[in-house]
Amino acid sequence: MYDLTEDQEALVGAVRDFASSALAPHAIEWDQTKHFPVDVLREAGELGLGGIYAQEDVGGAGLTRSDAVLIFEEIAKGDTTIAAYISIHNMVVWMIDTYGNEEQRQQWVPALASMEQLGSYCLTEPEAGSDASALTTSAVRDGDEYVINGVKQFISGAGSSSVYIVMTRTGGPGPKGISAIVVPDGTPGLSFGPNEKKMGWNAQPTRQVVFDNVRVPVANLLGEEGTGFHIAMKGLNGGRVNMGACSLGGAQWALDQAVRYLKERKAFGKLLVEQQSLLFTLADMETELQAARGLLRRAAWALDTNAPDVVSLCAMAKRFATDVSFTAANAALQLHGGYGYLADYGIEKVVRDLRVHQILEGSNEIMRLIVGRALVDD
Ligand code: FAD
Ligand code: 2MC
Repeated sequence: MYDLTEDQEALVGAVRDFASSALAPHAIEWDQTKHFPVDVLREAGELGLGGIYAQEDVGGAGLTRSDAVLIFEEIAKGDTTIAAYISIHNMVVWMIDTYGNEEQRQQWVPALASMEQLGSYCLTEPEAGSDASALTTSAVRDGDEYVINGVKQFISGAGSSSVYIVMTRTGGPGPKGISAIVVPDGTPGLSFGPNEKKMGWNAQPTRQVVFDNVRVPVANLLGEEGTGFHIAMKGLNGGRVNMGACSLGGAQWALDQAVRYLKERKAFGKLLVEQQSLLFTLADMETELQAARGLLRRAAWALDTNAPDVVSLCAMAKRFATDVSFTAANAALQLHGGYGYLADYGIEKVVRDLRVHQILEGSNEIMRLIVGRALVDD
């Protein structure tokens, strides 16, 4: 499980080249100008990064979740924000590829897999975040259409995406009353709030998505009515692991910078790397990141093999990887002294970007809830 195959080595190499040439040189500028580089995302699509684990007959790369964690770690070394958006996009693509019927797969997946079109995942609402199954956005059937009303909050990619998977209420309260519906951009009644001003993740937009009597064909329903919460959660299992891998990539990059810096920077007549206490800090960072990598691969393997404890493992991996990666990135900032606080070094950006990974795709408190419940449930 821990040795990469030759194919995986080649894959990681190709993604590393893309991340270091197409993302890393621009990451700071995109953060400062709040630029969402859709042209570069299309380049990522050409490399197969738009449908990493979508099936090949609709343009997907047909890779595994174990491949995906390697890929997201590498993309994130170039730009954590772009890596995280690509993960969300892949979650959308996988949901349509897996739960869509043949017509829906052919209709939506090819343009998404190539990233000519982008996708957004719409679960959260102003009054329903962690308690996602309390959502109230409604989809009422009228002939062969659904009429959707409600507001989605914090939607990544919103305003730039072509395809929105929207978790709506078609039935009674609770998870079993929820359905997943695909809403294309341009549908009358669909509008977006302003781009939120954020601590990090500045190179991708986050907006409200507003539905005012939005009509879509019943044919846009994914799966059966009432299965939308299940579809949403299945998407998130993989999303959580990817988000952990994005954190790991950002933190690994920051650790590599810190090692280099301590080997160059002198204080009190010697190199900082000769201060044993700083070496201990590096050692703890390395140890925790290796532990996170191991747990992420374990969770990805559970996804690939549909293991019975997959939900809990994905939650554990997300919680652990996002926590230790944030701590490591923050330690890397400290090790750079005042320079770590300057934008030009890129470290403070990674710290800001990684912070939100402890909150979204299920906060780390919710991850503990999932793991804890699985422990005590019979
Ligand atoms: P709340 O649910 O109100 O929680 C507030 C605090 O209470 C948190 O610390 C939480 O952990 C804690 N808490 C809540 N319930 C419990 C409990 N039972 N036990 C212990 N602690 C608890 N959502 C989407 O659907 N699509 C997106 O693309 C998307 N992108 C996002 C991008 C950004 C930049 C951000 C910030 C958020 C995004 N989200 C998205 C929303 C994100 O998933 C939610 O913010 C997150 O799930 C938490 O919901 P909330 O903000 O409503 O917090
Ligand atoms: N995988 C598969 N099934 C799941 C699941 C998962 N991860 N989580 C829940 N389910 C199933 C569960 O098994 C149950 O099925 P059944 O009725 O057949 O037994 C059903 O869903 C309802 O689950 P619960 O009874 O646990 O529902 P509850 O409401 O108590 O709690 C909770 C659900 C808190 C785990 C869920 O609401 C949750 O994950 N909240 C966090 C929300 C979240 O992650 N939001 C992320 C938004 S996206 C984002 O942030 C982006 C950046 C894209």
